[in-house]
Amino acid sequence: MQEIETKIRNEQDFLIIGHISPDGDTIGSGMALLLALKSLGKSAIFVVDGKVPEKLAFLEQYAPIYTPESCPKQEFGCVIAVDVSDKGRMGKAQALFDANDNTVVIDHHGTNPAFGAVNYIETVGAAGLLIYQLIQKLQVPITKQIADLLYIALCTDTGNFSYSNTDAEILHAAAVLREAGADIPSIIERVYKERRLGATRLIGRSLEHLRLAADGKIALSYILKEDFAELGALPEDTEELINYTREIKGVEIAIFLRQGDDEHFKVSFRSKKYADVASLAAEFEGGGHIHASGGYVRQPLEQAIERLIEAAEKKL
Ligand SMILES: [Mn+2]
Repeated sequence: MQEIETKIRNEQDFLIIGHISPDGDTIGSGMALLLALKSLGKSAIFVVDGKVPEKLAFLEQYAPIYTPESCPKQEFGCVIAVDVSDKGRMGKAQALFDANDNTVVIDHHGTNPAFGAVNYIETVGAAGLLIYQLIQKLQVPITKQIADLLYIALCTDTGNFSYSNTDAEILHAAAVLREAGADIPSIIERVYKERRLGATRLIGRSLEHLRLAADGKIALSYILKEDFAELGALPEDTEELINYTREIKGVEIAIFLRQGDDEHFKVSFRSKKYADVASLAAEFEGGGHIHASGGYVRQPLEQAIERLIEAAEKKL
């Protein structure tokens, strides 16, 4: 932390990079850091490879979010990756990172190989907590905008302060952010309590596709690529769909398939109590945590389902 603080004080011109398929933690943390750097009189640009989820698009009022393609310049004094668990997770932004020797990694994934010249990696609930600590160390005042951004980072990575990573430290940070003006009701309304009509219809479609196996201990559902166009939904609208299957009483393993443009399926796994879905995902070109993981299946739907259920049964 001390090393990063010194670096930030000494450098003038920063690039901040988030991870692909950007979520509330990478966007909230990255933009909060950007605003903090600006308030120290530095120049900074935030880049992510991928579309900002619609429910977070309002944050673009706080500062511009660039893609690797739209990034207005290529050279920076220092590059900081935030919430990026390995180099490949920067997508096309990795080229901007690799072009610079003066790199910093700030991340909360225990698996991070420490790929920066300087690394600040701690396995806490959200990268937002590390940025919060850094901002406090830098004695940057927490404005209402910084508070909103960090609150979004903390709440999205803790399942709105409900997962087991919700510790006292995170709740304390959330309290300080609230005091600093974080508009919790409006954040929660946008992030958790509002969805487009197409996304709502998609919930219905995924429930129509529900299948149960292993005496109701395995629940599976899917969305096909034609469902998106038919219902006016977007791939990002599938993110929460696995929860409906996971929440069915008696289910231990939930599986969700989303068909991509190339016909292949991106698969998500969740387990409730004991099943190890990290090792399950490893059988499907993926990985993750014991209770939440993901991978790919490159087979027609029915074959994919059969293989997935067979593999899942072995984890019960
Ligand atoms: Mn994160």
